[in-house]
Parts: sequence; C-alpha cells; structure tokens
Amino acid sequence: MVKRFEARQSAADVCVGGRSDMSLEGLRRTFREHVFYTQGRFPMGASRNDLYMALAYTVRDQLLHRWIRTVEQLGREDIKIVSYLSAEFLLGPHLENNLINLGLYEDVRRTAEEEGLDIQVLFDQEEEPGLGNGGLGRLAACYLDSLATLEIPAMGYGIRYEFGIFDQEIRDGWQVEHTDQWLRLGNPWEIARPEITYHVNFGGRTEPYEDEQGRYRVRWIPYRTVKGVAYDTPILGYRVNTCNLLRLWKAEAVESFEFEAFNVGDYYGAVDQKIYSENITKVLYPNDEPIQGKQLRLEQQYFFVSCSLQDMVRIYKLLGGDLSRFSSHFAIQLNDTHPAIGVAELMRLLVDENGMDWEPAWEVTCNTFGYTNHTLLPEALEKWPVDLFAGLFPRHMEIIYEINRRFLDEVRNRFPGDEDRVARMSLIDESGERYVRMAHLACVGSHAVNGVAELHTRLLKEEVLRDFYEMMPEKFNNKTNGVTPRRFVVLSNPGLSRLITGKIGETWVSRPEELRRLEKFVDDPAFREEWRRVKLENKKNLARLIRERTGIEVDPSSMFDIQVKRLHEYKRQHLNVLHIIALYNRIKQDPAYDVCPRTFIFGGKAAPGYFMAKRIIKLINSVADVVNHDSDVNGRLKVVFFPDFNVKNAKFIYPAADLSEQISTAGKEASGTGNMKFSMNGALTIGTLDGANVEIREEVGAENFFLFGLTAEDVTSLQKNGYQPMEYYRSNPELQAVIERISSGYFSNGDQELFSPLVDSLLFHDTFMLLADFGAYMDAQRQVEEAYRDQERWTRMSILNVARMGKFSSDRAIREYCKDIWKVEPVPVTLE
Ligand code: Z57
Repeated sequence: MVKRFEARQSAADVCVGGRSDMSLEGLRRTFREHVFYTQGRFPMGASRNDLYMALAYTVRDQLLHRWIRTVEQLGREDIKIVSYLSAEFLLGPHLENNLINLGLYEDVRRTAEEEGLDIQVLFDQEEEPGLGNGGLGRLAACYLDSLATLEIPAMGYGIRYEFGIFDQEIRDGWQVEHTDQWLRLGNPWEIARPEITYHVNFGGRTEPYEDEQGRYRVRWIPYRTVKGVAYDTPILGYRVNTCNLLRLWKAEAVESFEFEAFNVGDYYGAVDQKIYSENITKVLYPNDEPIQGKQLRLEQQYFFVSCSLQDMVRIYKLLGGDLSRFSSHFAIQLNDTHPAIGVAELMRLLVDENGMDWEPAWEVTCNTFGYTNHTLLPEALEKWPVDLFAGLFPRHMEIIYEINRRFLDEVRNRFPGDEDRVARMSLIDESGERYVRMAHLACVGSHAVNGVAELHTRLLKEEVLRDFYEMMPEKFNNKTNGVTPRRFVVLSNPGLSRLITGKIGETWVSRPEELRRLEKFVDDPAFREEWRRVKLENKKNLARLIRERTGIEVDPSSMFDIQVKRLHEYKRQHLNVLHIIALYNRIKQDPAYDVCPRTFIFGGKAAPGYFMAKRIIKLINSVADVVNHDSDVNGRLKVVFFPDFNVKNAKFIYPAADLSEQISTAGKEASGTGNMKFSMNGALTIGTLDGANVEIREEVGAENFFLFGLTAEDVTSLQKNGYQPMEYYRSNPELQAVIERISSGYFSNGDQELFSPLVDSLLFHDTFMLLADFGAYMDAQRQVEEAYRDQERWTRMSILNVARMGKFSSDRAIREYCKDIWKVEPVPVTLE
C-alpha cells in the first residue's frame, strides 16, 4: 500500500493546516518506522488497523514533547492545578482532533495521500472511547479541550471502563445492545503507568486509638483492598504547547503475596478476589439519569475518587507542601455528585492519614472543592441507603455524620426553632428509609455551587437547593455550558470552516466572538449561495451514511429536521413523532396537501432498563416504516432512526441539520449542549424556553429562533392546579386523530397493545405535558415550514445563528470557571 516517498512541503491550509515542528519527510519516516517497529509489519502486509495504529503513534510522538513539558509545569509549587473529577469522559476519536490542534492535518493528509492512503479510511478505523452516556460526559471532554487550549494546568480524573457505553443496533425497530469493545485492537492514545498505583479500601470497621501525642484518633480496618492503576491520555490544546493529562484508573487485585497474608493458603479465595477487584472498572452504567442503589456503582465512584485524591496528595507532598495549603495548589471540580464522596475522603486523608485537626482540614476541604449540578429532576438526585453506604465505607459514614452534626448546628443557629428546615437540609434523609444525600454533601463541602444555564441556576436557587441558597447565597453561581468549536465546527464541518475562514480569517477558532463579523455578509447573495452549497454538501454526506447504515434513501434537498440525544421522556422525542403523524394525516386526508418535503432524523440510545424510552424507539421506527412506504406521501416525508448515535457519527449529523429539535418540557433540561452544536453549524432551532435554549435565543435574536410552549412557571402552576391531559385531548381534533392513528394499531400491523403504554401514559398522566404543548408545537412547525420555503430568508437566519453563537464556546465557560471558582491563571508552556 505504501507506494512512494518524496519530500514536498505543502502549502498550509488556512484552517486545518498550519505550522508544525516536523518536516513532511520526518513524518513519513516516523510513520514507516511505526509500521515496522511498533506494528511489526512490512508495508505490504500492513492491515488497515496497522496503518491506523502507525499513524496514531506518529501523531502521539508529536504530542509527547509538549506533554512532558506540561507535566513538568504541574510539578511547580507556584502554580495552581485544576482537577476535574468526572465519572464520565466522552472524548470521541483522538486522531483527527489531535491533527487539527497540532496544525498538522493538511501535512499528514498529503503525506498519507502520497503513500497511497486515504486518511478518512484511517480515521474510520479508530474506535471511540465511549466512556460516557451523554451530555455530562461530553461536557467533561469539551472542558478538557478548552482547559488545554487556554493553557491552564489541569488534570482530568476518571474511570478507565473496560466496556464503555454499549453499541446500539436497531433490529426489527427495537434497540438491541451490544457490549462496547473499544480496547479490542489496542489503544495507542494511552500510556499505562503501572508504577502509579494506590490502594483503595472497602468494608470492615473502624477502631479508636490514641496517637503518640495522646490525641483521640480513628483507624479504618477494611475488609478488602483493591489496587488502582493509572492510565494517562494526553489532551492537547489548539495550537498551543499545553498538553494536559487525563488520568483514568483501572482496578486490579492487590499483589498476590500481599493477600496471601490475608487469606493464608486460600488460592481459590485469591482467584475470586482478583475477579471481584477487576469488576470495579469493567463497565460503565448505561444510564444517563439515576441509578438506584447499585453497590458496584458506589464502589466505582469511591474507587476513582480515592485514587485521584491520593494522587493529588502525593504530588503535593513531593513539592514539600504543607497540607494546610493544599487548596492553593489544587482546585477540584465535582462533575455532578458522582464524585461527591471526595468531600469525606479528603477529610479522611487529611485527618486520619495525615494527622490534621478537624477544623483546619474542613477549611482546606471546602476551599478545594467546587460542585456543578446538572439536573433538576428530583428522581435524578443521587442518594445512597445508609446501610449500603456504612457497610462499604464505615469511616466515611462517621465523617459524614460529624460534618452533618456541625452543619446542622449552624443551621439551627441561623434559623432557630425551624426543625423542618433542619430535616430538609440534613445530609441524611430520614423521612423513611435512611439515605445519604450526595448533593447536600457536595453543597456543604464546596465553596462554590453552580448550575449549567441561567434558567437552571435560578431554578436550583428557587427550588432544588433553595434552603442552601438561603443560608449561603455567596456560594451559588451560574456557568452556562459551552462546547468546543474545534471538534464541533472545525473537525465536523470543514466546508463551513473554510467558508468562514475565507471571509474573516481563522482567529474565530479560538475567539468565536469574531464570528459576529459574518453578519455584514448576510446581504451578500453570493455568500448566501455558498452557504447553501456547503449545507447541501453536508446533507449529501449524511444521506450517504444513512443509506449505508439503514438502507433508507433520503432527499438532500428536503429539510433535514433532526433530534439526536439520549432517549428520555422529558426530552419528548414522542412530541416530534406526534407532529410527523399529524402531517401524515393531513396527506392521507388530502394527498394534494402541500407539505414541505422533510426528512425527520432521530438518533440516541435508551437506557437498557428504560421501558418507555425503548417503546419510543420502536414507535419512531414503526412510523418510519409506514410513512416511508406510503404512496400518498410519495417520498415527501421520510423518517429515519440513525442507529448508534455517538461522537464519531455526530460529526456527520450536526453539520447536515437544517432544523434542530430542542423540545424538552420547560424546566427539565438543565442546559443541553446539542442545541449549541446544531446552531453553531447553521441549523435553526425549534425549542422551548428550557436550559440554554433561553440564552441561545437571546444571542441569536428571537426572530431567528422558533419558540413554542409552556414556560417553566406555566409547567409548575399547571402541575399544582391538577393538570388534565384529557382536556387538551378533547379540545383538539387533530390531536385526537394523531392519537387514534397510534392506538388503532395502524403503525403496528393492527396490534393495539404495542403502543398502549405510551398512549395511556399520555392520556392519563402526561408527566411531561406533551398534550399541553402540542398545539403550540404544531403552530411553530408551521412557521418553520413557511420560513424554509423562502430559502433566502432561511439562509440569512442560518448565517446569523452561526455569527452569534460565540458565547457558547467552552472556552468562554472555562474562562468563567477559572476566574470565579478556581482562581487559576494560564501558564504558557515553552518547548525549550
Ligand atoms: C447528564 O448527561 C446530564 C445531567 C445529569 O444529571 C446526568 Br446523571 C447526566 C446532562 C443534562 O441532562 C444536560 O441538560 C446538560 O447539558 C448536560 O448534563 C451537561 O451539563
């Protein structure tokens, strides 16, 4: 496959090319060496994977110098390091992203071409590390990208799941899950650090004792011990030398000679122990929302948090630091409550393991932690049964009781006689079975608490964390989410990136406020023409992929109306389906009905145990089967469920969208980040006043956004006054006809049972108020249609969306975290 080699310097592409510190000839030589020395192949015998691996190692070599220089900086005592603790990091493929950030994309593409290789084929070979479920995990990945780009010394800490989020197949319209095997062919992006290990304890009991100074102390006598091993992945910033580190922990059994001491001669006991230990990091829980009381999940959380905190304490001690000043060297962010046990663990490390007194240790702890909340759904707030918690972590349980005792004293001081408030705020829920409330622990143990969009933060203050806000308002702040324009525009949408760069230069990639300069071109018909050409090209690419993955033919000149995100009732994919059926009914009633040709595209995974979500997937596919083959429709409407939506596929989906569906029940979606990815790629949004939609609409202008539906306040008051979905049903004949289509069995070969759980839930409960919003949604869709028919108008709106989305860069979000919460400054890295 490798044909010829001549050194030739390529002209740097304006957008994805750029400078490099290696000649083309050097790249070519390194690549060939990796084919031979790393993969053990002659060029002719190299498989596609060998070639991918060789290229990945070639690129990784380019990162290492920067990485080592960055890690050296982390060892300076005069700098402060951000530690981002997250149970999920949904990184997506590394190769293309690293090439863009290095500025080597164009050089490497040409070098590959000269070797007779299509670089896209090599990109395709990379299995993405799917170490996350959805928004929360992807946000963590965007934040790592921005931290490095802004030259902030930072570490990500998490779990090296052997099996990430499952692969989704659609079989007969149903979701079928397959275990992910991202490590099967090896992972060239990680470096194992077998010498960086920590012991993590579980179970057992505690015991008081007196130390040398005669002070009262407690020691933990655990029942079992697991070893955590570090695996490091370099995270390079965009066109900078900062290359931070993502450290993921793998669980292993402690060395066998050590547990021989525990279980004398019990070989099979030792084998069981080994299997049991390695279980901890086997698999990601595939649930985007709550996981009820699964012991292994709690073990995962403590496992990675304990390893990470021990690592920070070790690094800090290497600097000769005095632990009372720990918080001036580390700012730790808790990505949701999953790592919140860290508050108790840091206290244990400081007090039990390092002999600090409680009060100074508590001050260090509070100054170190910040907590980000990501949900308003009450059922998603994590809590653990006290028995389970105390059984696994007897010492942490005691520490939490002590934190609680002191905290509730303060509450009583501030609000004398208000025992209801004390019960509401307690770290322990004692209203029935006793639970540890992780969000309360996180709030009390952090100096900063933030929501992820303005509306979300306001609702946190008013509802979910209201008591905490009343007592400590100074802790609360908003940090509206953002996404990285590197992956979601430059990498995903090279056509649009080139068009933009041709007009305003390439600085927008790091400073997307500059996209505003596109506004002055909205009146240029030639520019609008170009803009449409780019979109059409992206739609053709997606159409090709849809044909490959589903066999469905879609028309790239139809409106691409897309909803991709985890399947959840609050996100209301089924409201979108109701609209499709309504249009279908209009056509059936009058085949001459002038419908705007549309392709409805859905994608997203359902938690394997989430019955309703899986039924919604089946409904989408059943409606697709009927609509796509109906001769009255005659191809004017197409419905597609794109299987296995993930970061890799997302690259083809966001850039191809005309319309972005952001239709959650107001007050339920904390922020949303897909909404930002769509709009940055020139899609217009149809959406509710929920999460960051509110701010997107403010930025792009109300006239460039299709708003509909109840407000969060409307939702609350409707609920309070006894919401009756039947009233909406009775007063809307079109809605009745839509529901009738489903319940009659029209989409299920006459089976009236298949969708009855969905229909009944809508008619009799409708927790997420689809029926209340149906009419408004239909009206807004009518406006969408009208706007789309006027392509010049639509293009203007699309351009203005892109031009005004600068705020939603994760760089802006990270700058705010740095200034308001972490108090950290950039530390540029030099290579010499
Ligand atoms: C998750 O992906 C999110 C919240 C959660 O509590 C869990 Br668990 C997983 C999402 C929110 O639903 C989105 O609205 C938000 O944009 C995202 O987190 C990032 O903040």
